[in-house]
Amino acid sequence: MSDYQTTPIRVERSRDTPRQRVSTSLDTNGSLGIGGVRNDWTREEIAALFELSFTELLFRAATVHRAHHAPDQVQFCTLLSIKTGGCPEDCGYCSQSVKADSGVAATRLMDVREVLQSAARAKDAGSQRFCMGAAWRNPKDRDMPAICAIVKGVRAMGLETCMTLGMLTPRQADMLAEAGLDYYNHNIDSSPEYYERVITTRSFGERLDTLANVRASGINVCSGGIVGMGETRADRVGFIHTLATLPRHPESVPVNALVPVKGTVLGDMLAGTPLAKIDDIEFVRTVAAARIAMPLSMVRLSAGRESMSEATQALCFLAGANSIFTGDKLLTAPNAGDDNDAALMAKLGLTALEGAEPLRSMALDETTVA
Ligand code: SAM
Ligand code: DTB
Ligand code: SF4
Repeated sequence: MSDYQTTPIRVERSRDTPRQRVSTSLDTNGSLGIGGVRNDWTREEIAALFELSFTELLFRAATVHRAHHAPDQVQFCTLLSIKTGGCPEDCGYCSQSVKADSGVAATRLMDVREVLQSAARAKDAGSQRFCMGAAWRNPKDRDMPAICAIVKGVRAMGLETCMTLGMLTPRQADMLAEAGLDYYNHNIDSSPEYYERVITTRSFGERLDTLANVRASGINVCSGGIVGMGETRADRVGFIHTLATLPRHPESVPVNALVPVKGTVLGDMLAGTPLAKIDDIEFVRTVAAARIAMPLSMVRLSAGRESMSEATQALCFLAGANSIFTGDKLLTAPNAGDDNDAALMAKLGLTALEGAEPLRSMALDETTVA
């Protein structure tokens, strides 16, 4: 039995959902992209956001946020590891790499039925999206029928589906699209420069290729990264800049705080150093910069909430984060837990997301117009 979620998260749904607005004006001095969103950010502009006073940065981020999103609503997603551990990649942060001595046992791909049972529990607990992760470099073609059956089954339960399975070929992306997959998560993780110091078995360019394959298939893109891996602020700038200059911004941008796991390269390297934990204010600044640079995207406050104070999480929501993972467990690492989250949501007066996400409504509009 899966132990990832036992207590339903009780959140009030707001009765009066504010309309979501999409700006069509130039945000600053850049060229228009989709819905007034800029894809021509320079690194200098992103760096300048980080350099603002914290109060000014938060004010700007909150202003952008409320122009496009309901500022009192948060999306709830649930994660399930459908294939854990034994991954051949060498991502320095990851407990599931064969290179890590983390004690995470390798499993086979879960049965479709078992996954659906977990999804049903997530739905009962109030989750809106079911995200499934596999510790693979890439799915094998022989895995695809089971994966597609999982997507169809979870979707039939009325949950949105997201998968993160590693690199995808164009054909695999098309197969997932045909199965009805709503989102594919594939993170760029950091700046192009710092990425190479964290992962050597697949290149930054290969990550971008998979994102392009996912985009071309029509599946919504979820891509973000990790803050607190010992990178510099310039790397955090490069990370946001890469995402914000993609031809189309990711619909979801997960911002993870490194969960330092003993036995991983980064967990061991940073332990006991001043870099062992990202500074809370710098983390919030990163969330704010992501919100301003990608106004319509859902910004997900992802891994690391378990050890984050309520006040820091509240600042992240103020800075434009509007999605979280619920439950007691992420893939292998602990998560905040439903009781804590229900208490936090009540304390902050935040409710479950209602209505469509801005970028997805726009995609529907574009289809209608075309
Ligand atoms: N194997 C697939 C892949 O790498 O694309 C999917 C699973 S992988 C665990 C998904 C993402 O989780 C990674 O890209 C990374 O950004 C994030 N992640 C993994 N371990 C983490 C950790 N210890 N702390 C924070 N984020 C982590
Ligand atoms: C993402 O950016 N964060 C999630 C999801 N995408 C798949 C994963 C976080 C993993 C945290 C470490 C773990 O649970 O092992
Ligand atoms: Fe494998 Fe994904 Fe972990 Fe990298 S992040 S080691 S690809 S499971």
